[in-house]
Amino acid sequence: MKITNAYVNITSPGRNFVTLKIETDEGIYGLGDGTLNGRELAVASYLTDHVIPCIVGRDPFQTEDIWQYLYRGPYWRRGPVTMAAIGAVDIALWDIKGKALNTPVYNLLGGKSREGVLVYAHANGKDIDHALEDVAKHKEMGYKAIRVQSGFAGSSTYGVAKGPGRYEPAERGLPPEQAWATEPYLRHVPTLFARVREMFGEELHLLHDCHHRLTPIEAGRLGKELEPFHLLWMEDPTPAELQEGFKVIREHTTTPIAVGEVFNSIWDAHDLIRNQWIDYIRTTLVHAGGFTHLKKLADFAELYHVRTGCHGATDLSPVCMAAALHFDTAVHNFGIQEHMPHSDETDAVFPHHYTFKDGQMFPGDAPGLGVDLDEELAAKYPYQRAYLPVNRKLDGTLTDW
Ligand code: CS2
Ligand code: MG
Repeated sequence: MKITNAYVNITSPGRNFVTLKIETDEGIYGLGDGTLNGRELAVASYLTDHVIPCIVGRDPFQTEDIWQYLYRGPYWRRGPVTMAAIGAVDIALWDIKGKALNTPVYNLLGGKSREGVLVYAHANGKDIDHALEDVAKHKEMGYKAIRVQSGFAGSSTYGVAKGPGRYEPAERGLPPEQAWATEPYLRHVPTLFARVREMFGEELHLLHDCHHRLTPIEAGRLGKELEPFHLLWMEDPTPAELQEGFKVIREHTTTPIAVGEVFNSIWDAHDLIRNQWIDYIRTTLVHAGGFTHLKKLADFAELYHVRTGCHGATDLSPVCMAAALHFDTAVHNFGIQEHMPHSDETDAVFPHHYTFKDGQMFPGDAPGLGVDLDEELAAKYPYQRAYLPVNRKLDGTLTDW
């Protein structure tokens, strides 16, 4: 089998998605997600201008060799744009392999390690009462694990919807600026989780995302104060370029730590994992070079009792969601999968076989990934420039968003 053609599709059914389609001489094609929120066109150009010319004519079954060719070949390694482009190619190639062998991708990754994939939903509200209502709503929908975020006085915060609709971080136009204050946040979060546990009891798995906003010692304090509420994880407590920063957090709290949605290689997590400073690795297929690389990361993490908790925000397309569910079904050290449902428009552009029932998701048994792209419909939603917000402290200093 040979790759005969490949091209990038960019569509914006509510938000932007970059999809790579790879075609073969046997009429089978594969899809890969290459979406990098706020930097979509950079990945599209990397693919179109630099990657596609090098993969036409190759055997799509040689996923390891093609991965190494795209990673080592250009000399310049890693980085989110490069790794999302490699991810798009790799995901599409596994889709082709599955279709050619007439089997779902999870069977190529070791087969089913479980029947269903535990997923967590997002509940949020402008204040604690509204957040509690949203937790109740998601519990009613069947979710067994819920991430809770809520607004509070004195600061903006991450993860709270502006209006009645769902929370969606990127905004069309230029990057909006928000104001951030750490102290009211640190006082607020333990109160929020005390109320959630009081209302919903111990059984529900609870999660919280700090979104990289704390210093290690502030995160240690928050983790310690959250211990009575038994979170499944506290996510991205501090930016992770300084991996040993997590040692400080670990020394102060037993609240489990999740990190890695912005990582793009095993090296971003190497010290975090081998020193057992984290409990969940959140790196996704699209942003970390696809199945070929993420499987190695998961296998490495398994040695250190670190479980997977793949990023699953709406800025990862249904192609990535489908791929993630195959991965989650197969890897032994799966922990949990994030599920932030896409809009109806997006679901229509990407028809798929995955389903949700009673707090779990299922990849379906279609050959390959079980997801498609309706290119005619996609063409009705042209790309729209959009950015994630930036954060400033109350005195104007730029800080992590
Ligand atoms: C978030 C993301 O889902 C999460 O845990 O941290 O929504 C993140 O803000 C976006 O993916 C950024 O593009
Ligand atoms: Mg997050």
